[in-house]
Amino acid sequence: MTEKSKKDEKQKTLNIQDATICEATAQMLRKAERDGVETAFHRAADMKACPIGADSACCKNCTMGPCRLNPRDPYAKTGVCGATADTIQARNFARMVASGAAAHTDHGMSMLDLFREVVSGKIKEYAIKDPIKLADLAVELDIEVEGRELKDIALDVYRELERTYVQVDGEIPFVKRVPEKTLETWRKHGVVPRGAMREIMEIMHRTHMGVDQDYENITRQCTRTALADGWGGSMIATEVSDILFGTPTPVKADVDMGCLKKNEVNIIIHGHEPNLFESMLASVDDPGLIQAAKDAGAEGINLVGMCCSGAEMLSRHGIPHAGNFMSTETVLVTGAVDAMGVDVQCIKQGLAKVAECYGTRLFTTNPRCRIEGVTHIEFHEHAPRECTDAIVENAIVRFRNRRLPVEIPNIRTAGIHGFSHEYINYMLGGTFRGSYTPLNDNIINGRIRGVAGVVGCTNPRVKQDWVHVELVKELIKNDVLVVQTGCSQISLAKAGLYKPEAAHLAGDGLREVCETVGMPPVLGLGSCVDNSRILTACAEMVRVGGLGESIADLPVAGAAPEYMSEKAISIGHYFVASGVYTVFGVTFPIMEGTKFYRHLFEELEELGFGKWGFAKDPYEMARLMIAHIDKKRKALGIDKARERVLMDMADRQRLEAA
Ligand code: BF8
Repeated sequence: MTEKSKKDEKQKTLNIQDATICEATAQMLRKAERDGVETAFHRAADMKACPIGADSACCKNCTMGPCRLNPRDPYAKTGVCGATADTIQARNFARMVASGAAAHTDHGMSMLDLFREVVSGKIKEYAIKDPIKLADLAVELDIEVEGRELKDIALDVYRELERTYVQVDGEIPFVKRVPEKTLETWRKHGVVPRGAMREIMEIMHRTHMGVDQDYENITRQCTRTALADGWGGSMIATEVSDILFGTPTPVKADVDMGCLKKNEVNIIIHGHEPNLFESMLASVDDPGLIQAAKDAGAEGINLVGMCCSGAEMLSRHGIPHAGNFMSTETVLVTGAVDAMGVDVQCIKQGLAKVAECYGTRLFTTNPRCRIEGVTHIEFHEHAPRECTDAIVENAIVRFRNRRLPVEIPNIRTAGIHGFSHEYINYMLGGTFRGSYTPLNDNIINGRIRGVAGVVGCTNPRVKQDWVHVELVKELIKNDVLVVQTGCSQISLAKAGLYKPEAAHLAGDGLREVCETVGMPPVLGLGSCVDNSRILTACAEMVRVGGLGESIADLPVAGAAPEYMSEKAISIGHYFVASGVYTVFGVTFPIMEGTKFYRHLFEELEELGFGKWGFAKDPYEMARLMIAHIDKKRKALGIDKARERVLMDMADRQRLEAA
């Protein structure tokens, strides 16, 4: 036996049944194995996660190390410089927050740049689609609107929002949206963000060798940076994208790989920035390009989304969605994808190899994200169609030259998506009295026990979609209304929970509310930056009244059960900092039992923030979240109301049965 075959033999085989509950992905994994193609699922099976790194027990911030601690005995040693386990973990954690926050805020800044160029008339290919939202936002930011031109209002909005990034001192503009008592807590602890650039710069400085060596002080800067993401960069990305491209309202759309069409030119856009996708939408509607596709023998051009920009377009325009993060390689295994255009974030380098195997034309489009060996067609907002038309033309050529057999899993599920904060307001309160009052009332009377945000990635270290689906089912069964974003939204959509009929899976109280309003028990809010919609909704619940004075008082909880990215850590920390109990799955990148662990999991709550939680098992995760919601109900004195309403319902059911 040669050395190579010995090594091959040692390679762990992937157990597809344990890898995913997504049937389409499983079918494509089987095909990939028949075709001899490797995916991230296979690499994860073959590569054990580094246990030292997983526990954040190492420090490579200088070349006296890298230093390695023993996660089972974290205080037995320090790093060469004397850094303790708590300093090392807090610094590593802070750098994850900085990187995640940088991704969201850089995305938000791109959207704001585009907004400036559009309103100043330098870019004509995009326009303001939601002037009402723009005017509402201006009023919220104390900008005069009466008797003024929309362009002047918009430029003032731009100048005000720009502070979110570049301001060196003071508070970011969206603190105006934060409930007074929550803001008081932030001010008391000195964590109100100044500008995102300053906060991220300061984290990188503080975590440099020999600077901040007090885990509580490092956590404070983590908090300030994460808040600059949630109430800053991410919130701007959401608000400005709505203004430019339209605020989502409920729309029926299909998800899963069955959205691909054998006889059409299939194009996938995967990434995070909606400007690329919006331009592609125009390209695939171009009569000349449609004719070119027909001349190549296709019945038309089929545009499909993936990951977050896909979730955003699903919510905003009802564009079909082929799958979440762990399906981005396997979708290429269908052989049906003629071109895939990617921009930034969550783009696996492994896509290049899989695309090559199946002849899919893969294109990077953003100067921030190039992949070795992949063709780059730069996307310019001043001439966006140059890039997207070129991708379509390449897709048509690939369609004409399709050689390999195409196998598209015959699986697609319809659902209702597009529940923006504004629409929830309207849906519950009606056109003339749009309000969260009915939501608060239903929480107070106990029909709805609380609200949970279930968000985030999929990760090959756990069975794809399974933790998301089981957790959400458990929550709604217990009358917890679930709001979602990102890849988690797609997991549940594939499982059929975005149909209003899924209300039958909810507990009696939640089911009654869903049936009255005609909504599914799970509401999809869009992409990961749209987690800011959840923050806005929480602030509105506090403002409407009856559920306490700060976000920390609300009977709400959050979870990212299959997360994998640093962005997720930043999101988790801004929810914690805002007052929300936030439970993560898969693994938590610090050592249990350390002072830093206790700080994140207990002490932050004692200081008036939320706190972190961790559980791998979805039922345990649900139990923790529900227990927290019940704790908050009790503190608000509304725990008895729920018992009464459930007794009423039981009586009613008994009467109906008699
Ligand atoms: O921002 S949920 S895998 S696609 S990181 Fe990535 Fe995670 Fe998906 Fe979007 Ni969010």
